[in-house]
Amino acid sequence: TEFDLVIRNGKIATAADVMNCDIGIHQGQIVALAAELPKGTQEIDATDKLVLPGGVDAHCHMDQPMNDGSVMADDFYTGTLSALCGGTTTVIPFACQMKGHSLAKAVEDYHQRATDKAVIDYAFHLIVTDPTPHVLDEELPKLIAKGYTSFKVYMTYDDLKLSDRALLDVLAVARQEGAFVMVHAENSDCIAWMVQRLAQLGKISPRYHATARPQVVEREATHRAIALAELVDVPILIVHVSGAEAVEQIQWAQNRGLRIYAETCPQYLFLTEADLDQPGFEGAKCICSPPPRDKANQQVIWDGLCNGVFQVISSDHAPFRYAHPQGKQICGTHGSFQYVPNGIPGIETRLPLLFSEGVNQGRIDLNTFVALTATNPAKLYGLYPQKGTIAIGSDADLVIWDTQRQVTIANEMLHHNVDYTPYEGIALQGYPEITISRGEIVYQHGEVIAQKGRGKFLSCGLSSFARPRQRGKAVPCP
Ligand code: DUC
Ligand code: ZN
Ligand code: ZN
Ligand code: ZN
Repeated sequence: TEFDLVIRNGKIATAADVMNCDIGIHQGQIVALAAELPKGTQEIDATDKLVLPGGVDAHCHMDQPMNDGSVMADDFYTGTLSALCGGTTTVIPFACQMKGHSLAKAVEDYHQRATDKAVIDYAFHLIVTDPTPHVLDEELPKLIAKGYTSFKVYMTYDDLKLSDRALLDVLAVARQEGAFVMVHAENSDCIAWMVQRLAQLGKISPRYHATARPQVVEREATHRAIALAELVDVPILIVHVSGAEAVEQIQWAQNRGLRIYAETCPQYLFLTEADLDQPGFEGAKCICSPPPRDKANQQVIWDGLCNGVFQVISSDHAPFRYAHPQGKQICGTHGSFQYVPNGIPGIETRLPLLFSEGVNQGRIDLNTFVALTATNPAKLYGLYPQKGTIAIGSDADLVIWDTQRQVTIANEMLHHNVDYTPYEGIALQGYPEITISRGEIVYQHGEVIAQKGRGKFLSCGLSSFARPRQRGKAVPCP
């Protein structure tokens, strides 16, 4: 037959349109969008269901070696499995350079970690921690040409952070090569100083993680990152923006016509710093950086999803178990927040949370939901239109949503390898019912049918968002 799979009578939404028609799939790609398509080898009746592009989670961590003795709970199998059960069909985790080591070697290492395990398609962002002349002049240009076209840089954490000078060097390479830079913007010295003062006062319980990283710390670094990017004339994206003060800086830059993009995450819409203040050490379960803020700041983030400040919502899935020798409770030596690995799990709950509280509650429309969670991340990182939309020629990465289904989030229903979810007990309406990856049903009515290792590595094109404002009129370069 003409079609391997036909999805019939669904309501289809993209970032731009809503349409009622059938989807014809052949050899893993969408080949027809029309009413009353002829019969396929396999058929799905999507009457009264919503059909959306599979989610693209453009910021998540899997099997990333840590320097502090903590160990990530999800490898590329459980991490990608959890993703697909929550309606995500593409992930972009990180390949992190260790200081003193080769970036190219790190990339090889992460390929080993992913290749026989991933169940959905994946690309890599690079994390540049040691921009030596060799890395800047040789490794980065070669890696960019091979499809690693985006990298993250850190302004905090001793083992990851770059000086302003080093940031400029990396930004200049991005400008030269057309790559796209993501920035973790927090002021390292401010945090270290606050942590030390708090420790001297005996204030070491998880709630003080938020005290040590107030918004001014994020605001200052955000502003500085913007200034550095302006000097080099290169676009950047500020990751995991947590509240009003960083938003204000980003809006200020956007209003000046600078190409400053921004990402936020569900934790800044659904958690507050009060979640760090729980009996015993339990607050460690919600320790991430920047920390969650308060209700008023959540509202500013919701507003930013509609008014154009944010282009993308990612999970920032960073899976550490709570009660485990290499997890949050035990790494928090002597009960101090400062040793708790930063980051929370959320790769499976990202889309359901945002669909229920965003689309169903009328905070964002369906097209905006698709744009923020699939289309824009695909565009930002050079995967569009293969990923992130429903169009003829695109990969058949699709999610059929049951918009009526009521679900209360419980860790036991999730597929990650973490012993808790920060979102336990939240009641949702609407949930993925069937996930399709390259035309193959990989998840259906709670059952996973994905073969380990079926996920393919995606080499990314250059981001169309990465273009300088005036190519050619550059900062001095050799
Ligand atoms: N930044 C991230 O992007 N992920 C986890 C921890 C962090 O600080
Ligand atoms: Zn065929
Ligand atoms: Zn970060
Ligand atoms: Zn992250």
